[in-house]
Parts: sequence; C-alpha cells; structure tokens
Amino acid sequence: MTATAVAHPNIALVKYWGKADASLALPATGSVSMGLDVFPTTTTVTVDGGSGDGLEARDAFTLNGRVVEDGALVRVREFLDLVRDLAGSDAHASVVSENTVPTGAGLASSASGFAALAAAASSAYGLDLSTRDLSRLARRGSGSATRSIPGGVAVWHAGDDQGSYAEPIPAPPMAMVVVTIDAGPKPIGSREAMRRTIATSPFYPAWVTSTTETVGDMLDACAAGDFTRIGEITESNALRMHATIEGAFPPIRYLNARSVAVFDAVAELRAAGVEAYATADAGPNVVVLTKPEDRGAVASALAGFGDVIESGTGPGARLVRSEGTGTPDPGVVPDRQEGAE
Ligand code: 2P0
Repeated sequence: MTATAVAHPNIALVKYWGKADASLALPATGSVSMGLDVFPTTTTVTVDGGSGDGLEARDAFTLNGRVVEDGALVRVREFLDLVRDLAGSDAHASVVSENTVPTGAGLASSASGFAALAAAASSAYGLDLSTRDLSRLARRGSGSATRSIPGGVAVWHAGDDQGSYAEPIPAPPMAMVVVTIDAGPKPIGSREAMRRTIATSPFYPAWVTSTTETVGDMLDACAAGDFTRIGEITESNALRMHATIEGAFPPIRYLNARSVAVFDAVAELRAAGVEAYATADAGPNVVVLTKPEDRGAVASALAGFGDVIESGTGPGARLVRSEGTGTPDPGVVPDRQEGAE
C-alpha cells in the first residue's frame, strides 16, 4: 500500500483569487494556467496496515527530510481524511515529500504539493480516480493544485463540487522564465490574503466580474493560437489581481521595487521586438511568458534581476510507483474524464 507520484507547479495566466465556498474549495471564478516542467514535487504515501479509532491521528509528514509537526501537518491530515472517506478506510499513513519549489516564495509550492499528494494518496488507499476526479480531489488540498493534475495549459472551471475541476485546453507553444527575486517566506499567505481581499477590498467585486470575462477571452485566444493576445491578457490579469489585493485593508502588497523593475524590463523587451509578458503570484517573484524560441534570450536579458530558470510546458501529475495497492500499473494518471466516485 505504497504509491509515489510526481507533480509540477503551474503558473496562472488568468488568476484564481478568492473562493465562493471555502469548505468545498470552490473558486469565485475560473482560471487558466500553464504547467511548468521545473520544480517537481515527489511524494510517497504509505498506508499502514493497521486501523482503528483515532489511529489517523498518527499520520506522519516528512518534507525535504524534516519531520513536519505544524499547520502543514494539519492540512495534510485533513486532506488524508478526505481520501479515507472516499476509500472507506481509517488506516493512517506516512507521507514523505521532496519539494524543489522554493517553498513559500509565491511560486505555488502548494500546487505541486497537493497534486502529488492527491495522486499518491488516492492510489495508496486503493482508489482508481479519473483525471477529473483527481483534479477535484486536489482542489480540496489547495485551489491551484487542481490545475497541476492535468498539467499543460489547463482551465479550472468554477462551479459546484462536481463541476469544479481542471482540464487541458489546446494552446500554442509557450515557455516561461521564472525570475526568483526572493525565495524566502512571504509576509502573508495567499489563503489569508484572499480572505482579507474579499472582506475589505472595494475592488473585489470588479475583479470577479472582469476575471469571469477574461477567462472566456483567454480560452478564445488559446483556441486561436494567438500568442500575443494570450500574453497581453496574462500581464493585464496579473496586474488587476495585484491592484485588487493592494486595495485590501490593511493593504497587502506582494510586488516590491525589484518586481516592478522586472515588469519594466519585460516592457523594454517587447519594445525591442521580443514577445514577453510578465505575471506574478502571491510574492515578489516574476514569471515571464514567452515563445519557446525566445526563452534563452529572455532569460539572458533578465539574469541581472535574480535567479533565472527557464521552463517549458510541463506534464500532468503521474504515478511513478505503486505497490500492493490494487490500482493499475504505474504510469501516467489514467486519462479518463468520467468519475469513479
Ligand atoms: C493562482 N494563486 O491562480 C493564484 C494567483 C496565487 C496568486 O492559487 O487557499 O495556494 O490553497 O486554495 O492555491 C495561490 O493560492 O490557495 C494561488 P488555496 P492557493 O495560481
């Protein structure tokens, strides 16, 4: 009853910022992302043979070789409770995770983390979920993890519990350049920052209305293979999200002077004829969307701003090992769209 899965982070081209239902992790709007092929998380879940009242309290979580005993362990246990409910099990588990994302730096470490945990835990508990149901399950761990299950360019649908999942969409070839300005923990986590934005930012209703329209525009641009339009929408939507967050009280500002300098440098690249568009999540780091043939030039141009990593479009979450679980041979997560729940 052991399974290992690998998942990658994703960067939203149209952002998720705000929940319609926190208990079911339903987003207020849809969102669209590109999965990365760097910063993988590898997670092994081993289900103990024993079971019984209270044993699930003994779930253990090791991250990058260190035993975790704080709020992150609580989140992992609550997620395992969901898996146990689906599997009809009360056995506890050990979770061992190697995460290469700079944790807490606003590069969505929870996306790859909960996507890998969803894939590994569901297999270790003997579930055989479709990609759609795996995406719905990952959503309950962390919203952005929903989009790391399919990988590639994906849309995460707003909707009810059944209808809120991510699926791949056709899109032109794309690459990203991640400019890590600061890999330290961010001052306020995105979950709390979302709550404060909803409660206090006067711009939030406009964010929800405009982003709902923007998702449609982005789907049209992706279907048309219009890279320029995809880039323009991406940068605009990121700045709208940050403006909305900055409108909270007390204010929250994730971008710093160096982040803004990267946005300026990207505008200069465009003026020089290189197609590049900047985005940023809940932290100061900037990610630049570009064409695959331009990624090297963009990375060189931005090398003075921080650590620069190039990424292509990455794969979906996949099982790499599965022993004694009764699930099919390890491989790519089954690409079925109909639910097994
Ligand atoms: C996104 N972010 O679309 C947006 C843009 C950050 C900025 O999803 O509360 O860790 O676990 O659902 O997924 C980060 O938020 O939040 C995020 P929860 P999550 O990628």
